[in-house]
Amino acid sequence: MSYVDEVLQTTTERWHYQPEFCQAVTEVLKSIEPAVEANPHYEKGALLERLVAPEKATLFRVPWIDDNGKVHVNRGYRVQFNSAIGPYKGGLRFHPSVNMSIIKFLGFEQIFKNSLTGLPIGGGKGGSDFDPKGKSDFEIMRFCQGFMTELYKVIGPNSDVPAGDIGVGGREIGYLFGQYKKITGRHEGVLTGKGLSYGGSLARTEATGYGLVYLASAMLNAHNNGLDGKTVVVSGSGNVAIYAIEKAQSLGAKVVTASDSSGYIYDADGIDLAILKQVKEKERARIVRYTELKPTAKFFAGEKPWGVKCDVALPCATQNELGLDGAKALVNNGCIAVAEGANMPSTIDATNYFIENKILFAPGKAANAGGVATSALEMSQNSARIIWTFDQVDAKLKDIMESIYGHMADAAVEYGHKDNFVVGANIAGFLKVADAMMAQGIV
Ligand code: NDP
Ligand code: 2IT
Repeated sequence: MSYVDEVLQTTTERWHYQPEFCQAVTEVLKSIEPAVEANPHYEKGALLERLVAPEKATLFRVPWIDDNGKVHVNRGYRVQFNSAIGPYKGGLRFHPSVNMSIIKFLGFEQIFKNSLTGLPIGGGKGGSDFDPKGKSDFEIMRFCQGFMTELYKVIGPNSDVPAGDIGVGGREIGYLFGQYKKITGRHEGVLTGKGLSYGGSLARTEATGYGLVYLASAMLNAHNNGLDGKTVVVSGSGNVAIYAIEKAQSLGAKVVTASDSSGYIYDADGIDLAILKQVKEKERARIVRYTELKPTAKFFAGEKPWGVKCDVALPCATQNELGLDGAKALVNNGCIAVAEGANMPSTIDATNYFIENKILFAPGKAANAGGVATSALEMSQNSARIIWTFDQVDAKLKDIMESIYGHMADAAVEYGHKDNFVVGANIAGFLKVADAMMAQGIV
């Protein structure tokens, strides 16, 4: 049995009750095999055994009181996965589905994503099974304060810098930052995605969605194609989806769908972004509300948008939202490119199907790296106590996404899998971390 298969077997047996974590480890380890074989010293250093084990995982209790005086208890998590190339960096997710498997899969993916950005950031992830839906602002604030009252013990601007993810946006980062500052007395860059008036970076809000579209464009351009005039299907209607739609439209694409966990909307005229922002950023309403404000659009309850004919698909909601049936529908309808805005939105079957059918497929760890890359730019601005303009940050973001495309495309060619960007992204992300770990000894 090969070294990779051995570690994969031991890991998936040990963590069989953490399916998302096992899925992420399987996808990565399988595709880096040629790079591992080419470096036999990794096995002597038990590199892979160390790579799949978080350096530290913290689980804590978060009690909080709702507006009626009732006491609730949620679980809080922070997994500090790998600090070989920089301080742990990665978002916080507040969603009822959060558990150790979800946080470990996200933290593991984050290691390679952060490496691909070319910036000095390690991998981490955290969150809670708290459900922000339907909660008042005061309830959100009290929960964030309770969460930070434990989290502050394990984070710091040079050790671990969290940010947002599903259910954690500007409002939550503000409350978390306020509590960190109250406890520690320090105004420092311990979180990213902060408000612009207290240390946030211009363009961080837009960065993941914009970066996704920059990468998708680079991938299409390299294949003598482009986004102009293309029909695009997007899932999700949160931070990533909204700014992916904005940038895709500005490059001449027509985006016809958006979704949330209740279903999707189809707008044949192209999504009206002002209406979508009104519904999602201001009213925090369900997606069906879009059709009240734009009656010619249609709502499909409980369905996903993959059956809608398109040239390009951008899954921007959550893990495993795009399975084999969705992949087949997209390919049958003539889709030529898929770029993942979400983390691991495609199942392994769907991913393999795209690759077998020569779809240009950009995996999340490359395609959505613009968010964390811009977080790293926020850290730089905080450390230097300077503020770059929107255009300066946006230009750096575009450069980073284009260079990620170049690195993953080159690695794919070098290891004999031209245009297989799963292999390319995983190997390019992995090698830098692996070499840093080997250089730092057995720690
Ligand atoms: P938001 O909370 O802003 O939006 C999440 C969107 O996804 C909502 O439309 C939500 O619908 C939908 N969604 C979430 N869970 C489910 C589910 N179980 N089934 C169906 N729909 C669901 O989060 P973001 O936009 O920030 O994150 C979206 C994805 O992008 C996630 O995978 C995240 O990890 C990834 N990502 C985010 C980055 C960032 O900078 N924010 C950076 C890189 C990746 P509903 O409201 O109904 O739950
Ligand atoms: O999945 C991700 O890369 C994020 N949620 C963003 C992390 C960050 O630190 O900005």
